[in-house]
Amino acid sequence: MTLINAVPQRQGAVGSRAAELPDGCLALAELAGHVLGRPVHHVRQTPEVSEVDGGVSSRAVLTGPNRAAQLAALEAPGGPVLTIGGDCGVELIPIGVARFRYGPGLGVAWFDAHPDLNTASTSPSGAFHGMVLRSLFGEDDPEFAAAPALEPGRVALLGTRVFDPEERAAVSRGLAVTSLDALTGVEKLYVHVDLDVLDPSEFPGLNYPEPDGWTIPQLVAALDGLAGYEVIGAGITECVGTAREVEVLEPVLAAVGRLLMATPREGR
Ligand SMILES: [Mn+2]
Repeated sequence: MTLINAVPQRQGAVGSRAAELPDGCLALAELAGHVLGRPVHHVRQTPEVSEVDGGVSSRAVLTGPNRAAQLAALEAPGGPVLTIGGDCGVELIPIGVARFRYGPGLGVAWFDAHPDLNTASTSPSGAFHGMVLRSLFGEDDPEFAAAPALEPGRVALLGTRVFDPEERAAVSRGLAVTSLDALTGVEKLYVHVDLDVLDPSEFPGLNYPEPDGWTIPQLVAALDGLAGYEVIGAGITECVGTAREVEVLEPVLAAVGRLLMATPREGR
C-alpha cells in the first residue's frame, strides 16, 4: 500500500518563489492522489522562518517542528511512501529512514538540476535544500548529518547540470556518480525527482529553474528505465505550480506510481 505524504516545507529554500512552495505542494499532492488512487496525508509544516544559524537559513525550524512532523508521519508506513515537497530538504527524513530500514545497500536515483552537495560553509545561499544530499552522506553539520549515512557510490546524479565548486569536488572523490551504470552495490532504490531536472519550457512551476533541462517524455522514459530495481520510496520536490500548471506532470506521477506499486518478483 503506497502512501502519499504531502510535506509543504519552504524553509529549505530562500529564493523569490520559496513562499509559493506550500501551495505548489498542495496542487501536486492533490494530482498525485488522483493519479495513484491513494489518499494524501498532510504533514504539518510551520509557515514560520527562523534566522540563519551555523550557515543554514531557518535552521531552528528545519531541525525542530518540521522534522518532528515528518518523523511522526513515517513511524509505521507499512509500504512505500511518495513524499511530495516542499523544497528538496524534505528528502532528509524519508531517505534517512529508508537507509536505517534497508541497510547500506540503499541507493538513490537523484533526478535534479543541482547535486545538493554543498555544506553550510560552502553554500552560496545558506539554503538547506542545496545541502541535503551532502547531509545524507553523513557529512557536515551534525544536526543534519544522517546516521547511518548513504554509502559513497550508491547515488546517481541524473539530469544534473549546475555544480558549485565544492559539489564538483564531492563528486570527484566518489560520493555520487553521474550515471546509473556507475552505481555499485545497490539493492534497493529510492527515487528523488526535483522537478527542476525538467527544462523550464516544459513546466513553468519551478522554484529554481535552470536552462537546458529534460523534456517530460525524457524524464518518464528515465523513470521507466528504473523498473529493474526494487523502488522502496520516492520524492517529488520544488513545485511552485498552480493546480492547472501541474496537470502536465501527470505522466511523471504515473511513472513514479508504476515504480512504487510494482509487485516485487524474482530477479527484480
Ligand atoms: Mn534539488
